[in-house]
Amino acid sequence: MHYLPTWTLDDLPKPTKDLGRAKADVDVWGYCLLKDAVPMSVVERCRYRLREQAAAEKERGLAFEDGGKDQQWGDFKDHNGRVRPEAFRAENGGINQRVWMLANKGQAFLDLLEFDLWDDIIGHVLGDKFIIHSYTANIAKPGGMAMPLHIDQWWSPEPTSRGNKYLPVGSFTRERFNIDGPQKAPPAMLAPPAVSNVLIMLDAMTEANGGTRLVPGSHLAGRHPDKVLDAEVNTISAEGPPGCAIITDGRIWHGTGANRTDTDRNAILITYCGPQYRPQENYTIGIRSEVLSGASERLKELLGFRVWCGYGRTGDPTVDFVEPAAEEIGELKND
Ligand SMILES: O=C(O)CCC(=O)C(=O)O
Repeated sequence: MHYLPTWTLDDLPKPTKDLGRAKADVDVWGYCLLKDAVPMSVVERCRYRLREQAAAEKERGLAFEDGGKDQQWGDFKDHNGRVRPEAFRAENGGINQRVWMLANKGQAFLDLLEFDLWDDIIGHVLGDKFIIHSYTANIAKPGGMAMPLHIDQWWSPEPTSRGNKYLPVGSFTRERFNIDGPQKAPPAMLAPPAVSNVLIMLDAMTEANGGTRLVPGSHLAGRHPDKVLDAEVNTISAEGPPGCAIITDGRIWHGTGANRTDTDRNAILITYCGPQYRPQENYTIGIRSEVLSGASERLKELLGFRVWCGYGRTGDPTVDFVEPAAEEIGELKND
């Protein structure tokens, strides 16, 4: 399409261990495939723990299930603005299972965060500082539909020009991100990447089992994919062995593929964002106390506990880390 580069399969990123190659692939195509990002022993521990956790959440009626044909991702509310938690359950057609807040759900997932092989690539995309935006798993199950194409930083404001009307940032929704809908011509200016995603394959990923669909080069399109305009857009399925990671520029058009096999496709997604953005998962409230008390400085920083340029503080902007258990200054009076 007019916004997108043309390519043949030979041009596109292949699984590589070469970090320089991987960074160049992200620059040109919006993604790379990092081979052996995680050793098999860690992959196996994470897969085992994930299956155990997912089964237990399902058994207790806590599972979040999407990928059904009548489900609308992002449409968490009904027409009266009420949140509909039951919309993402198997009884309403949900097939794939999401497991949220992995940092709370076992040592295997904390150990996975110790791998910093991909930090260099995330730093290449996001710069010196970044935090975790979400840390989740997506189990694409047999029969799960392809997820609509989207970008992960849908909330990131687009460039505007002097005198142009723009959609005020507080009026963004998952369905509306600018005033005019998709631009008719490629924009001259692009918003930079604000997030970068690492998807770790716990099983071999193939086109048949729901390998992530990607639109190569779409990170430079300067707009969101549109259901009508881009209905026929060329996608590829990311494929690789267990332990391989897909690392993306947050502007790339992508989504889970349809799983046409009879086995689950287990994957973990670590999404990073710049330190100035609101993470999707609120770790400063939601992290369990036993995880926080054992956390290294690096983990605390990744979870957003390090104050950044005075932001994220609870009072004094010069402190390094916030302490959720600290007693804050309240109402005071001199006698
Ligand atoms: O699981 C995948 O293949 C991709 C998931 C995805 O695109 C998302 O959760 O935004």
